[in-house]
Amino acid sequence: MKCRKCGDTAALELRRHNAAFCSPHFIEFFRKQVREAIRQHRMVTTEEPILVAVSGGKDSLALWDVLIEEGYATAGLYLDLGIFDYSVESRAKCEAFASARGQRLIVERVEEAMGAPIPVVQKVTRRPTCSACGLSKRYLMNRAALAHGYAVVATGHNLDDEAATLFGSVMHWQTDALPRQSPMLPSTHPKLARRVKPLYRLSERETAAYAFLRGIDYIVEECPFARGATSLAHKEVLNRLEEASPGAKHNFLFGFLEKARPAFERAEGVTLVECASCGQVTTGTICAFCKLADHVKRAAPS
Ligand code: Q46
Ligand code: ZN
Ligand code: ZN
Repeated sequence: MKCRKCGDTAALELRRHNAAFCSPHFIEFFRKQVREAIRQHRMVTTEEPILVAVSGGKDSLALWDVLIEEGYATAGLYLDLGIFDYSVESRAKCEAFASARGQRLIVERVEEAMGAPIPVVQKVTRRPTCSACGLSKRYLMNRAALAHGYAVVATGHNLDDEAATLFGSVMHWQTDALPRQSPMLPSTHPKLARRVKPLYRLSERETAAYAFLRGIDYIVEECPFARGATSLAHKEVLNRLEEASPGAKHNFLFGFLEKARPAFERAEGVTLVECASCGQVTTGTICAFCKLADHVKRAAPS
């Protein structure tokens, strides 16, 4: 197999693009996809500093690497979920990455904000772990962006993640979730940061290859709570489709974004107000994070 660009031996074949690339040209291809995502959805301007949410995994560190290389001013945000060794190791990967590149890493601890780490939150509430965790992450990301003066937060969601989320929402016809499925969620309130996903055009395999070729040291283990999550089953189904028909995931996600998503957008926007307890945006009086934190404090007094 030869590189499409230079004819050298290819390092990676991309079946859905019907192409193969050598290492330097794959890196170039990868960055071009990120540039294209940013341009098409007007994710950030070149002057805007970006807060990059990093988990220590391949996707978020690959994203941070590209944004630094593309010349953006960035800082990393690591959310310490308090999930046993997984959190200790993933934080160490983020710290090593940041210090090797002279970047700032902001760390927020769920335990400090919520009163307990995620495994305890799971025990005292009846919520599925990932739902309480996801809620906490979204809340802390926005809070950190506001506190440190960032108008935009970037996350490492890739094509596989986005296609799997879409598949899950469609399987259950969660019509409320469909309009929020987007590579760019604009700010709809002065206290709400814009959220962007510059890797949404790139597959998990491609982000892994990029991280490997760039010598990024990332945590390979998944969060222990990810096992058995339905999102993994959805990814498996999509992987089988992709195997049989390269480009299936891309067509599913991009077809939705281009043709179907507008149909689910509600004419009357949701009115956001400030939470009476913490001042962050919410649709009710007290935000979901404060309610959960209150529940945790009552159930597990320290
Ligand atoms: S960190 Fe949190 Fe994930 Fe672990 S508990 Fe679930 S949501 S799986 S990306
Ligand atoms: Zn080449
Ligand atoms: Zn609140």
